[in-house]
Parts: sequence; C-alpha cells; structure tokens
Amino acid sequence: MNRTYNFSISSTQFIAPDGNLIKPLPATVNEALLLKAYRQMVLIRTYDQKAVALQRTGKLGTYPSALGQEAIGVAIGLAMRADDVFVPYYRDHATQYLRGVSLTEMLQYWGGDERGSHYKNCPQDMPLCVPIATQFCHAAGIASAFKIRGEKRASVVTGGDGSTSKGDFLESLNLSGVWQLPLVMVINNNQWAISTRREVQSHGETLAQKAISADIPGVQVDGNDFVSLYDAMLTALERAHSGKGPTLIEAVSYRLSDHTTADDATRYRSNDELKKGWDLEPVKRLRDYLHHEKLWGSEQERQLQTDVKQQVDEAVSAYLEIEPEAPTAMFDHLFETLPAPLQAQYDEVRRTHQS
Ligand SMILES: Cc1ncc(C[n+]2csc(CCOP(=O)(O)OP(=O)(O)O)c2C)c(N)n1
Repeated sequence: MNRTYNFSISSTQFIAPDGNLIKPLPATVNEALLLKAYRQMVLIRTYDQKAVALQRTGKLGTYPSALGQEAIGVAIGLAMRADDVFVPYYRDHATQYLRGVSLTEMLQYWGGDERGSHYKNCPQDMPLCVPIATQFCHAAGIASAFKIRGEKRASVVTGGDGSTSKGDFLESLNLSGVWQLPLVMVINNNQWAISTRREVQSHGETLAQKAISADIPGVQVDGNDFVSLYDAMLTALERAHSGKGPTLIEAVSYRLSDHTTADDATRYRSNDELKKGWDLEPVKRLRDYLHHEKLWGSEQERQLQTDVKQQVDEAVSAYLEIEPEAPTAMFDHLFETLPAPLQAQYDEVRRTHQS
C-alpha cells in the first residue's frame, strides 16, 4: 500500500497556566502590547458580568457570556488591520469592541434593538451571526471580493467547535482552498456546543486538522494564552494580505459560563470539570505573567478595576436612556413592499402601539 499524504498539526503555547513562559515571546510581542491586551481583557470581563446582571434584572434579552474566552477576542482584535473585515459570531464582544463597536451598541443589540448593529465606527464589519455557521459563507464571499478586486485585505471569521460540523463551515473551508482566498477562520473551541461535548462533535483529535481536507494550513493554539493566538493571527493575516491564501486556526479554550443566560450548565457538566477550566483561564494567566515580570502590581490593578467599572457604568446608562423603536420597525426593515397577508398585522401593531 502506498501512502499519498501524511499530516501533523502544530499546537502552540507561550505562557503556561501558572503565568510562566514556556518559550521566548515572539519578536512581535512587547510589554506595551501585553499591558494593552490585559486591560482590554479586564474591560471585557467587567462588561460581560454587567451584561449578565442586566439580563437577570430584565433589562437585556438572552445573552451569551464570553467568560473565559477573553484572550481569543482580544488577540483577534489587536492583530487585525483596520481595513480588514471582521465577520463575528455571538461570543465576540472583545473583538467587536476593539474594532470600534461601542459597549452601548452591543447592549442595544442584546437588548433586542437591531439599531445596535448599525456600527458607527466600523461600518465595514458584519453584524453578529446567531445562526450557526452561516457567517463562514459570508466571510468567504467577502474574501472572494477582495481577491477579485486585488485588494490586500483579509476577511476574518469566527465560530464555535459546534459550527465545524455544519455544511456552511465545510463548504467555505473547501472554497477558500480552491480559490486561495484571503480568509482567516478562527474556531473558538470552548469544549461545548450547548450540552454537546467536543468529543461528540468530531472524532478528529483536533479541529484544526479539518484544514487538511482543503489543503490549507491548520494550526492549533492555546486559546487561553493571548500570545499564542496573537502570533498565529499575525502569521495568518500576513499570508492573506500577501496573496498566499487562507488559514484555519483552532483556539482551545473553555466556556466558564452557561451557554447563554437561557442555559443551566450544571445540568450537564460536573463541578470538577468547571474547576479545571478555571485553572486555565486567560485573564489571571496574563496577570500572573505581568506580575512575574514586575510589569503589574496591586495599585495598578485597583486603578484599572475603578476605570473599567466607570466605563461600563457609563455605557449602561447610555443604553438605558435609548428611546425604544416603534414596534412597527420590525416590518419596516424587512420588506420594501409589505406582503398583503402582513398588512393586517402591521395595522394592528400600529393601532395597539398608538393607544
Ligand atoms: C442553524 C442553527 N442551528 C441551531 C442553532 C441553535 N444553537 C445555538 S448555539 C448552538 C451551539 C453552538 O455551539 P458552538 O458552535 O460550539 O459555539 P459556542 O456557543 O459553544 O461558542 C446551537 C446548536 C442555531 N443558533 N442555528
């Protein structure tokens, strides 16, 4: 029997769970970058906790927490160029914030107001995608446009481990290889797709190896280590910008929260497993590293906590002051010409709203 193909998948980690360096930092990572990344991770964690609290008090709709996945969002956001396009899924608050979406816009969207997706400062990025995996097709389409126009821009798309089982993901991956698209696909492998374990999702040892079928680079990184993903993102973006084609990155993390505020994870996973997840978490890890290097101390931490709390409180106040849209808006934005069968519903909504 002849062997026609052998493959291996690299797995990268720079900062260990105890905050110690495993190998020297890449040349692209300096102290200023790490301090910036840490501040952004703390800000997003604070925002995230507040968003969950708002949902619990009836002031926000169902909300997907990104607790434990802050390094992924921040690494993508800091690595991308302004004129790249980000195609997010629903756990990407950190990247969206770094791209210019305000905390108030995010709260507005999760509060059920679609005007929150009309991003003032980054109109080129796509709105959040709640259907699983459809965003990969959108991102491949955007990357195709960049390629056809000869623009040195990349399309960056994210999805969870569950999304890699969907046809939309596999079709986009395949197309990206055939057309050598300037596309970076990042899988946030947080081990669970609601109550479905990663092991049930795919028989493969890694999710990165799905790239082999499309003959494009596939790498696995520690998604709790900001440096690992930042470094992989820069390599993938450089490939995309210089016309060398797509990359699939699997960022291994752990979902520390419930799937959304509508879920109760204690029904399907053990406390022991959750505790192990907390031992790996990204915010403490980077803080420990900065402590070891004497770049961070308790006074700076206190000041940061005060600053981010104030920033989040201001965003929440601005959100709560937004005048709700008229209920008829849901008809206005969906149809240019209202289909006849919906006219009666429209009239009724208008009548009830006015009275
Ligand atoms: C097309 C589609 N099917 C089913 C759902 C219901 N659903 C919402 S989240 C989810 C699991 C997604 O898991 P994963 O891709 O691992 O992302 P995670 O939420 O864990 O970050 C499912 C099945 C959906 N939103 N869209």
